[in-house]
Amino acid sequence: MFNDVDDLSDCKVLLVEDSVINQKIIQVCLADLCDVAVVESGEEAIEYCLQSAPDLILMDWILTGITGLEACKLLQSKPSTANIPVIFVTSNVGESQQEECWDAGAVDFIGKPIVARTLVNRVKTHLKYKKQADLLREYSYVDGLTGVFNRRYFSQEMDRHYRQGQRANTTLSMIILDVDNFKKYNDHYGHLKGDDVLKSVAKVLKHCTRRPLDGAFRYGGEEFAVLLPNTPKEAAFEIAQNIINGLHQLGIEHAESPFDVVTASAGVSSTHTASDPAELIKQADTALYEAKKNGRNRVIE
Ligand code: GH3
Ligand code: MG
Ligand code: MG
Ligand code: MG
Ligand code: MG
Repeated sequence: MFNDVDDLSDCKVLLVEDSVINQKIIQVCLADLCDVAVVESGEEAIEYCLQSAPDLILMDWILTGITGLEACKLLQSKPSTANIPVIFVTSNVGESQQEECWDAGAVDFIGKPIVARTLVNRVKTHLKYKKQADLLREYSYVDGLTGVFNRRYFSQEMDRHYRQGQRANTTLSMIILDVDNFKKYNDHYGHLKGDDVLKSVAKVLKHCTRRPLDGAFRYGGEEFAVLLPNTPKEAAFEIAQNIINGLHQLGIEHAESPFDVVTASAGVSSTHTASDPAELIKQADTALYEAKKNGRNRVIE
């Protein structure tokens, strides 16, 4: 049930080190603790981190090409790599070098020659911090039952995408979806089975919103929202229709529904007509209400 923050075997450390001897020493020290990938320059380190984010970087100071210090500053300046902790591994540990480490955004430094136990313990400590921070971030953004993002994150993402859409002059569309006759489902099959339905709805949502910027969120009890940046209303309508059809086709038995299976209704809106986030939500909500009124298991825009 609880994620074990002490188990670091799934963590990945990136070692940036141009000396083969030092590479070997560090790899041997960390062999039993976690995965270690090795690159030899600051440029390669940045390239690597943009592809697959490691949990921690062990950075040599003097490298060919840019220095470790410069690489650290560059990583700290990019949003996608800024939260990767960097530890310097260096023989330059005079007072001014220590100041430079902190100024570059490092979380720690380890002196050379390397003391195995110190290296292992420092890496352990920082990997644990990183793992805890990642878990906290996940728990604050993700709905525990369904695995889609939660309402808090929806509000954040709505504001962000709305502003981006205004700047880039692109259309932001949204879908609000509500499971039909869900109270009756719970009453008939029980709350746990109801929870399973919500998980299935989330799966369909994820399946139908696979572009990198699309986001699916649990908006309330049995209500979900989808944010579709850079998407005209007609395309959003089609995605909503795919979701409604996808759920219908799952064929989850619902004895109390006129459709005999679990269905949902959806409303679609876009910044073609809405002039702020609140208006966008309100228009999707109104369309959803119309979909309910017109018989459910349908999309209205
Ligand atoms: P409509 O077709 O008009 O949407 O009718 P409905 O019954 O789906 O809507 P209503 O708002 O009357 O009921 C929503 C139900 O959703 C009631 C509530 O108990 C249930 N619900 C909300 N959150 C959860 C949850 O996390 N798990 C389960 N199993 N049920 C939930
Ligand atoms: Mg070196
Ligand atoms: Mg070096
Ligand atoms: Mg509802
Ligand atoms: Mg409902």
